[in-house]
Amino acid sequence: MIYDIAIIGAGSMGLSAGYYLSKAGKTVALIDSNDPPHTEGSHHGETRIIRHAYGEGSAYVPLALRSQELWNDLNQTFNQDVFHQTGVLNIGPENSVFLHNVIQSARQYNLQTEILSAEQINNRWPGYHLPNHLMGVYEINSGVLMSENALQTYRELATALGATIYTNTCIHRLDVTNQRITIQSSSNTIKAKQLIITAGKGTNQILSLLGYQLPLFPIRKTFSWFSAAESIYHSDIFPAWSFDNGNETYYGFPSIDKAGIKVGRHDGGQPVKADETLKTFGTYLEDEQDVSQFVHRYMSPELQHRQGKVCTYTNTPDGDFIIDRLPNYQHVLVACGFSGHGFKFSSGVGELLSQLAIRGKTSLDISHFSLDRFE
Ligand code: PYC
Repeated sequence: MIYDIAIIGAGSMGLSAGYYLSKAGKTVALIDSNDPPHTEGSHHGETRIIRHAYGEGSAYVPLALRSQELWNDLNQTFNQDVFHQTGVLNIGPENSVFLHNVIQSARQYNLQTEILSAEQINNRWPGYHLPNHLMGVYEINSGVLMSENALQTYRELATALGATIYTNTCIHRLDVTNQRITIQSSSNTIKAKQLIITAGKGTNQILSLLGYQLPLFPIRKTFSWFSAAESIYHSDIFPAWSFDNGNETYYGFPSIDKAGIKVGRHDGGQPVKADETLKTFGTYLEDEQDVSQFVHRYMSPELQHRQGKVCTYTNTPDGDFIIDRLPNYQHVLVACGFSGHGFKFSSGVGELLSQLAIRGKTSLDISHFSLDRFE
């Protein structure tokens, strides 16, 4: 059989693309070196934030809004537990570029936000103890995505529509001609007319089979859960949040299903090789220390560290995504370098990859993510 589209990497972006392509009637092969959802990529740890007013720049807003519609659709049409509308509070000092971008993008796209002083935040959500030089922008329509539920849902929907998923399958050889993609693993030869590469930190290993390398930098990251009073931090009454003071960036989640609050540091981390086994949580002093100091200073000294986990970001030099066709291979699409802020967009990215593969164009402007910015 020759598939319409093969997708290498069945993580958040790949499974979503697999679903939207299958929904459009295309035959799809999804190939993954693991068995998603799993804990080796960038989608585990239960939760991810979705924000629409966007600190990383307004170029992301249309994709965030479309992604939100698609997440809502998973919740409503398929009755899945994927999105919780907790609201998101973006915190920082008045001169924060991140907050400036949040406010500017909210104005540009008419997004419902509230600008709050530290005092207003502390009164409204007693789980914060912010000093007066900080402020916040609260966006009520955004919130939390249940990341592993989302992947499982896309996997089930795609396979129910006929997509084939090759799990625990490592690729040894990739032949791309104008007519055909041939993917060779130890146990299968998979043929397709088009190829999408969404292999996260493993993207350059796949691209090396075609003689390509992209500026991708895998980073070991950690996140932690803290025991927290449900009466203060439950997701019905406490928002997800981001914090950016120009030097350090943190993010966090309310307690969902009594898990406690989850907190991580977004900047920093340790560079790793794509195939390296990540050092376990606690290997570095800062794994626990950074987040503990943060929550004790800005939330409550009583919060107690419960557990931590490790994951990977695949960063680009500018923190912006790569979504493009591979030069010289117009039937090969690559989506990677999500730089630790991509999950929220995976529904929208999957849809736009399917549009690019089927129609050759997408309804959203993706020029911000093109490869030629690195030339
Ligand atoms: O993009 O909001 C975000 C985020 C939270 C944790 C990592 N990225």
